[in-house]
Amino acid sequence: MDEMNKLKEIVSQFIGDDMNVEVNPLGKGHINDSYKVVSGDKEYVLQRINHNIFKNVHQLQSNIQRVTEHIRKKLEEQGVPDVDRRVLTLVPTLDGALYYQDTIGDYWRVMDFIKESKSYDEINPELAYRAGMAFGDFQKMLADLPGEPLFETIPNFHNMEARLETFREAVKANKAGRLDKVAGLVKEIEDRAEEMCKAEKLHREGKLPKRINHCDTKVNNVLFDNGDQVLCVVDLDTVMPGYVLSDFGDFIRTGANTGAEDDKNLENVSVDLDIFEAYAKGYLKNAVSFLTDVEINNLAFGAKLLTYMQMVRFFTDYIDGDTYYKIAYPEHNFMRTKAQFKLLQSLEENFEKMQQIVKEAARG
Ligand code: GN1
Ligand code: MG
Repeated sequence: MDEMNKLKEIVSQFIGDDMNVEVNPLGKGHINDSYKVVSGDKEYVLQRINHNIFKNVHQLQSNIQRVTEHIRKKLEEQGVPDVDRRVLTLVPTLDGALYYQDTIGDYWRVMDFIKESKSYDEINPELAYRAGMAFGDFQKMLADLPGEPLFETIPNFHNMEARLETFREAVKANKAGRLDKVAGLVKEIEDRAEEMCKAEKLHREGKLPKRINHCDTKVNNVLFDNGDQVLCVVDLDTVMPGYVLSDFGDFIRTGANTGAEDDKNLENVSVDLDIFEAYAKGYLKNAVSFLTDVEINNLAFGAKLLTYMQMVRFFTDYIDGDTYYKIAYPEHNFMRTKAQFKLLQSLEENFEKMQQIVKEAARG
């Protein structure tokens, strides 16, 4: 069966047979494969779940279902209009399951496509302000999720100590034989290692709580409507307990970068403080009521941490021989590593200013 027929056959498990169904590639994720499905006047997103990375698909899908149902209920209670565009909706298989496993063992899921929506890789301060409010609201809505804690769909996902351990193992093993030319960057990582493990330390001392976080607050995971108002946040694979500084930091890493995550021209890469300020204001407007002083005082640190963490993750994958992230060319992970390092240096240079901005934003 050719690829397209295979995709159609998978779609039919969720929506039944449709001879005229259209399936086309969608988006730029580094992990899962996404497709847009059009069947009559209905539109869906089909995804092949990367099962190497998400080991327990049942837990993954169960988290997403609990999170989306909880948010939907809140929105309905608040009388928010157009709820179907304000939260993701999973489409079960015809048998009522939250995912489908095909004959070669791949896992698939379907969601409703959010109509008339768009995302940005580059935004302006006004949109950053709105995105900040949206992620603040997201954390707030999930604060009272009833029942058991969510599963950690990727154990130790934003745990810097664990990430460094994996990095050091990769350096030791030097599987792809790439270490010689990158020794300078290994030193840059080690020089900052202690500072960057501060959050785990604070948590162990009981000074930094975990809350339900999105854990992939990339700028393009916020959907806007045609009038540039936020519809909802998407990509809920990694929603799990974590430090709020992580979610704050990952948005700054992606949304407040004047260049691209993998920019080949490092001159393009630096922090845009106007976007930083706008996001901080929007986020804190909705989140200041439930955050502790320690959490607020560490938001700017979160921007450095998540950039450093992403540098470590891309670098680890490069040293390992590119087994985790999709790459578009052989040195892609190395380019990503260097671009994240450039952003980290810019964040370090501007750190005092960022601290000041957060302080002022918290005062309202
Ligand atoms: C991955 O697939 P995507 O682009 O949503 C990754 C994030 C990284 C991001 C870097 C499960 O997200 O943690 O920050 O790439 N997701 C996973 O761009 O590892
Ligand atoms: Mg993601």
